[in-house]
Amino acid sequence: MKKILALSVGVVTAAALVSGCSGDTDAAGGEPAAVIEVKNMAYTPAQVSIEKGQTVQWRFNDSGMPHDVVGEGQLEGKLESELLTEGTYEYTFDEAGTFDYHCTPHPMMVGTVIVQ
Ligand SMILES: [Cu+2]
Repeated sequence: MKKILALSVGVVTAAALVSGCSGDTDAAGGEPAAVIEVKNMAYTPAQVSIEKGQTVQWRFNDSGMPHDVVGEGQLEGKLESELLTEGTYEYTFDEAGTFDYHCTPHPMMVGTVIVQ
C-alpha cells in the first residue's frame, strides 16, 4: 500500500515538472513584462523593451543544453543566473538604460534589454 502511494506521488511530481510553465512562479511580483525564450542556442526575442521597475523572465528550454544569463557593464555581478537547462530566471530592472547580456558557455548568444 505504501509503495503504491509513493509511486503515485512520483508520477504527479514528474507531470508537474513536464508541464512546467504555469504555477511555478514564486508568489512575489506579478507577471513579467517580457518573457525571453532561451532555446536553439539563442535568446528570443534578442531585444526587449520594458519600463523602469519591470521584470524580465528568461525561460530555459533548449533540450537539456545548459545556458545562463549574465549581465554586462553595470549589471555585471547583478544580472546573473545559474547555468540552467530548464526553469526560469527573473530580473527586475530598476534603472533606465540599454543593458546587454550574454551566455557564459556560448559567447555568441547575446541579448539586450532596453529599459525606458
Ligand atoms: Cu548558451
